[in-house]
Amino acid sequence: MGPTLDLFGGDDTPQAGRESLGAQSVVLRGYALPDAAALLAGVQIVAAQAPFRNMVTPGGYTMSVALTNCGRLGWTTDAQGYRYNRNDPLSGLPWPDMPAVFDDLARRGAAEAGFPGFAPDACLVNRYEPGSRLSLHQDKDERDYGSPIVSVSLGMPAVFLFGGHERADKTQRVPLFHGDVVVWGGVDRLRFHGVLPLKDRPHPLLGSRRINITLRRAG
Ligand code: MD3
Ligand code: FE
Repeated sequence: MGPTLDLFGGDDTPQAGRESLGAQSVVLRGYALPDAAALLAGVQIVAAQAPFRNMVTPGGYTMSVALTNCGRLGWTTDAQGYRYNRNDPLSGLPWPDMPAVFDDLARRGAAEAGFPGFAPDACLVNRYEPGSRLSLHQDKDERDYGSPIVSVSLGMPAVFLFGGHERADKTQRVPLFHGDVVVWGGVDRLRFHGVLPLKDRPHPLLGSRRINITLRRAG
């Protein structure tokens, strides 16, 4: 075959629905769409046992994003700091089981992005309303930075900010839509990131809400 006629695409041909964000982070556009209904049913089951709540940061601010968790470990914040816990501080009970569809999607998504063998033990579920935002931060509370983080976006779109390794580094703006899955790992694992204040663009399934599920190896 000649060098200029490549009807079938080589390794340099971007796959449909796959956008590289960094050397080891990728957006899989619409990857979760076939599982969206099952994922939302899972969120409802989790939230029935461990309700969404607005936690307080160590700096004394109440988060505009409400959260809950499932799986062996759950992320929490209070005046004492950020940490992973076995139990929900509201009820004292263990966090709800991780729905199988969460675990399955995370393993497949991670493998798809070049991280085979990912086994999440923590799942943070964030709920956004119009105006909710997440200021620029690093995810540093997990024991093992060697594992990737898999994130699933559902409901209203958001503008995700993806920065560098210093807070002051330039950020790229990445729109995230219902059904998008993003996998972050390796050299990109500790990059600063955040979410701009959510606009009110009601979604057919979720109305004026956005749900983000992150699956992690925290322990
Ligand atoms: C990039 N959540 O919960 S998920 C978080 O949409 C968080 O709710 C956002 O940041 C949300 O901590 C974004 C995407 C995400 C998660 C972890 C990352 C991006 C990341 C770790 C390193 C770099
Ligand atoms: Fe984060």
